[in-house]
Amino acid sequence: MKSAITNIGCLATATGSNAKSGKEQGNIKIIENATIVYEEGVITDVLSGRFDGKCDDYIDAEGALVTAGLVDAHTHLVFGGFRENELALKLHGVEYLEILRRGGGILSTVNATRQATEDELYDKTRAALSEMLRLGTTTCEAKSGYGLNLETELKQLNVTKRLNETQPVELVSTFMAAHAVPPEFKGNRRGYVKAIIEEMLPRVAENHLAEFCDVFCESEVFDAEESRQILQAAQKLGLRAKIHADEIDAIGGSELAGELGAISAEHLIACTESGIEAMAKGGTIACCLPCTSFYLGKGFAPARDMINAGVPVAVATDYNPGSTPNLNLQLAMNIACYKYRLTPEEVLTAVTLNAAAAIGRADKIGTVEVGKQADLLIWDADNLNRIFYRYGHNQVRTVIKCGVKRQKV
Ligand code: IZC
Ligand code: ZN
Repeated sequence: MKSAITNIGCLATATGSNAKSGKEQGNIKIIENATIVYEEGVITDVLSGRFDGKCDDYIDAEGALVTAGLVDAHTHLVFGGFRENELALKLHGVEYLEILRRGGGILSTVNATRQATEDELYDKTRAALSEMLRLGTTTCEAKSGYGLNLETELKQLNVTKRLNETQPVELVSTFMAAHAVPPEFKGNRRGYVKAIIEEMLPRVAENHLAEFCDVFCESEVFDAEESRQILQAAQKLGLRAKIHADEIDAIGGSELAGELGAISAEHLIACTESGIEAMAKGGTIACCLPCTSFYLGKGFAPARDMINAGVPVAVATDYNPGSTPNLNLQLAMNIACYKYRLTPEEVLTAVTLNAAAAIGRADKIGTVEVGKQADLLIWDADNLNRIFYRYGHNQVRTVIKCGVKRQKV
C-alpha cells in the first residue's frame, strides 16, 4: 500500500545516518508545504509544493508540523512495583545513594520484580508503551537490571522480547545486571562481578536477548575497574558497551566510555572536562537525561560544553521507578531546552537522529528521508518553536509507526 501525508505546513528533520555534534547538531532541514510518500513502512519520497501523485491512502496534515518519531534511548522499562514511598524520604533530604544503602531504591524494585510473574510484568509494561506511543515515542531502549540474578534478568529480557513482537513501539534491549549488588552478594562485589561475567553474560549473548550491556559506574555501586571488566567481557561476546557515568559522582565513567569506544555514556550530570574529552576521542554519544536532574533536584549535565567539544548529545527520559518515573519524552525535550539551553533544533536532533545512533539504529530511523522507516509524528503545532515554547501536555496529534497510523487524538 502506498500512502501520503499531504499538506504538511512544516517538515523538520535532521539529515543523514550518523550522530551529529557541534554546529551540525542544530542543522535541521525545514521543508514547507511538504508531502511524504511511503510504501510498506518505508519513506519513498519527500517533496515540497503541490503533490499530484496517486496513492491508496492520504492523511491531510492540515498545515501542521511533522517530524520523525521520537526515539527514547534510555529507559529502565520493565519493572515491578513503584517507589512512591521514597518521595517522602527525598523531601526530608535523604539522598538517592543513602536510600540504596538502606536496602531501598533499586533493591526494593529488585524485590518487586523478582516477585512479579512474567505475565504481570508484560501487562504492566505494555500499558506503559501504549502511553509512550501516544506521546510520540516510536522506538525505545529497555534495560534489564531489576533481577540481579540469572532467572529474573532473563524474565525481564524475555518480557522485552515478547513486547517487541506484539506491540508497535520497537524495543532495543540492553543487559544491565550491573545495576546494583544484590543482597545475596552483599559484601562480595567481586563475586557478583564474576557471576555477571561467567554466568549471566554468556547466557544473554547465546540467546540473543540484548544488543548492549550497561553498567552503573557510580560511588558505592561499581567502580571504573569493575565496569571495565564487565564491559570488555560483553564486547568479546558481541554486545556493545553503554555506561551510566557521572550521574552522582565523577568516578571515571565517561573516561572509561571513551577508552572502550562505548556507543554511549548516560547521565553525565557530574561530567568533567576530561570526561568530555575522552568521549569526543572515543566517538561516544552523550545520552543526557534532564528529567532525572529535575526530579532529583540536582545539577544538569553540561550538554552545551559537550556539543561544543564535538560530542553528539542525545536526550532520553530515563523512565524508571526511582530517579524519574516519567515516560513522556516531550517533557525531557522541554527541560533540555530550558535547562541545558539547547535550541529546539539541537533538541530535535537529540531525540531523533542522535538517539537513534545511541542505540545503533541511525541507518533505519531518526530522520524523514527516502529509505528511512516511516516513523512520523503530526504535531498539534505548525512550527518547531511552538512545541518547545509550550509544555506539560501531549502535543502529538497523530503517530505513524512503520507506515501504520496509530492514533488520531
Ligand atoms: O531504579 O533508581 N540511576 N539507576 C541508576 C536508576 C537510577 C534507576 C533506579
Ligand atoms: Zn538509567
